[in-house]
Amino acid sequence: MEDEIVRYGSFPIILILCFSFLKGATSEFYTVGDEDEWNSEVDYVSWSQKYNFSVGDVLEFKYNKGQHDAFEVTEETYRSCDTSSGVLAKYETGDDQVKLTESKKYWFVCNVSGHCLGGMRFGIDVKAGNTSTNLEQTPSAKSGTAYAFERWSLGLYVFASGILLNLFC
Ligand SMILES: *[C@@H]1O[C@H](CO)[C@@H](O)[C@H](O)[C@H]1NC(C)=O
Ligand SMILES: *[C@@H]1O[C@H](CO)[C@@H](O)[C@H](O)[C@H]1NC(C)=O
Ligand SMILES: *[C@@H]1O[C@H](CO)[C@@H](O)[C@H](O)[C@H]1NC(C)=O
Ligand SMILES: [Cu+2]
Repeated sequence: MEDEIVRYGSFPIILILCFSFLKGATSEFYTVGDEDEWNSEVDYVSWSQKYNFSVGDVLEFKYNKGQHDAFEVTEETYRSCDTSSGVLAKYETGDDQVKLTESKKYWFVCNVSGHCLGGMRFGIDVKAGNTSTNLEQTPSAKSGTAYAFERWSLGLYVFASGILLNLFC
């Protein structure tokens, strides 16, 4: 009896895990600089070229508050490092999560004296990207086989979830 409650009680958790997994597949989360985070002595241009960014992705700037900051600027300001104009947004909490909401070029600099010229700047080209998995998109345009395959994989998915349930619960 208690066993069953535990078993079925965990099903929503598995569902939540599945949905967050699906969501994760379309919306990526990037820590700027990876393990180096947002600091001096890091080449952010090469960091920015490691990934392809899409609308919906999130950049996280992590640094010691007060030692750095992160400004979104225009391309001109990115190139000159002169933030007397061309500042689009300012982030300075030390843990700034910047959601990339538009398909455009984003430019970021650190406004602490000398840091921008020292390398704390980068630009990224954010692509429109696909906002959801193909499962929900235009099912009418799909051939019968593709549709059957999706139904089949959904069945497999449910089946696999069942196995997971039995394994972990
Ligand atoms: C980014 O996209 C380009 C062109 O579509 C591709 O060649 C490259 O492998 C991708 N890079 C990553 C890290 O996904
Ligand atoms: C950016 O840095 C400069 C020079 O350190 C400073 O004078 C200016 O107030 C800063 N800009 C903002 C918007 O905080
Ligand atoms: C979105 O997905 C479609 C179909 O899979 C593909 O043709 C298109 O290039 C994708 N668009 C982007 C911006 O990745
Ligand atoms: Cu800095």
